[in-house]
Amino acid sequence: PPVPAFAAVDLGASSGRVIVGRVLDAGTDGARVDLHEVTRFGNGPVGVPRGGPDGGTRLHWDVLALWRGVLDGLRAANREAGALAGVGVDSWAVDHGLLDADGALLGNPVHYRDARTAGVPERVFATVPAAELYARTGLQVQPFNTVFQLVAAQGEAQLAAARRLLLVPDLLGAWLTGEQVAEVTNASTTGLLDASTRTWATDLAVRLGVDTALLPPLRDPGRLLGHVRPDLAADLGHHTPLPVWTVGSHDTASAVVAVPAQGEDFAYVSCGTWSLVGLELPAPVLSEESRTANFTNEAGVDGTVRYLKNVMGLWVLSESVRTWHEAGLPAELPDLLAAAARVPGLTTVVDLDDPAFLPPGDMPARIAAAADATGQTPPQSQAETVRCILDSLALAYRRAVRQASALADREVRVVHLVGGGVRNTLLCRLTADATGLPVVAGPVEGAALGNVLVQARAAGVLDGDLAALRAVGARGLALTRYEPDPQAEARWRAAEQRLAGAAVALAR
Ligand code: LFR
Repeated sequence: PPVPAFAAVDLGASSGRVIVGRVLDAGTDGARVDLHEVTRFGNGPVGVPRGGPDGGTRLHWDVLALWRGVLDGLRAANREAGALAGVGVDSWAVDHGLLDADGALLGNPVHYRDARTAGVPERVFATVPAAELYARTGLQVQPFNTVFQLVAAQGEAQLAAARRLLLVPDLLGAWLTGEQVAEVTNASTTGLLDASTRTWATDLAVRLGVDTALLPPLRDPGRLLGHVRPDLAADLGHHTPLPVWTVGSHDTASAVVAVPAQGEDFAYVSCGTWSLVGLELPAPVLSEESRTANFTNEAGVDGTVRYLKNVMGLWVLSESVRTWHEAGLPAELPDLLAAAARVPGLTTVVDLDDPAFLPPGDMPARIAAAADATGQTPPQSQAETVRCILDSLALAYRRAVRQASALADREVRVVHLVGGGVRNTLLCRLTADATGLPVVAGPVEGAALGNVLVQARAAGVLDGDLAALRAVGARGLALTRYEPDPQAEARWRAAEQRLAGAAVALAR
């Protein structure tokens, strides 16, 4: 019989990928997944001037370029696979397209790094207090949460014309199949989903002036969304019904499915543009301590909760590289990382969670400013800047893992690092030292693997619970283990205290 092959469409903030996952030896103890990247296309913010000479600029996603990348990728995937057994789509969270009454897209989705939400959370809290919002939705406060974007857009013509809101993976799913749903893992990042019941918090929406008719019916991951429209399927070279399965359409939800963990005592760092650091739990943690620590309870696959913190991530590094390139400086990442490994560590550490690092721009200058503001010597060279970023990331992971473990009352014995950051061996080593825990690094394509595992189970090719899926995923992987240096703890503790002390002084 042919080997079942699934196409994972995985859209990240800097690139989109179509990856074919073949399930080998399905139905045996040796079942495993072989991933092959078929296409990769660029993605990123596009600034577009708004009406009038002083209308400002808004950051958008080029969603039509993404759509073309997806179609080209699926065509190539179908050719490679012989015939695909299914398609699943995941992407970053919160962002969405608005559709008019005819189901047509009203404009390019706005990028979550756009500044339109500045000051909006505070306005929202005046109507629904932050504590009440958290008690219901369990969601961290990020200025870009969908609910804040919708409130920011109130009064704009586009929102007034909108009849439906579709999150990015659901928008692509609707274009593929004609079905309009809100897949629940991604819906949990809107700020409009009840974390305990996993249904829309329509009462909150009403109080905030959000039209509840915009919100589509919810759909769990691992279900049939629909079939690719026959004309499109034929265009893709597929001549029988081609199912589209719902997956953890929030990329982080798919990545967590692919964490090759055994048991429960693990933390994960899903490390790409963002670093998502946390735990998998059976129920949300909605305590006041959890809210003030800004931990989020996002919906995971199979009813799990992704209890985690957003750490600014490799974004700061990629923007630094971009800044240097634009200035005509040599800035090849492998060279920079090698140089960063040679300079002394923990000389300067900054709080990368500062909102200053959210918008695109000159990160080396922002790091220097943050160092100055906290009474530290700014990094002097590119190598020192990169080292500062990686040390600061590892320090943020240390804090987040320890906080999550304390807030959820769950012991952590191993940290799983998944995503593009796996390739950054210096970061992996620093993470082990900073957390004082072994780090198991891999897979690189975590979201794509989780996407394929959930599709394969929905299609009946695999079965079992998350642990069973994880075991299948792990079998096909080459993982690297980093042991912490026991001598390192004192240095990391000192750096942590130095930064905390500087923050206190700064607040005074
Ligand atoms: C990671 C991610 C994060 C989300 C951020 C913005 O790719 O999905 O989980 O907070 O992007 O959508």
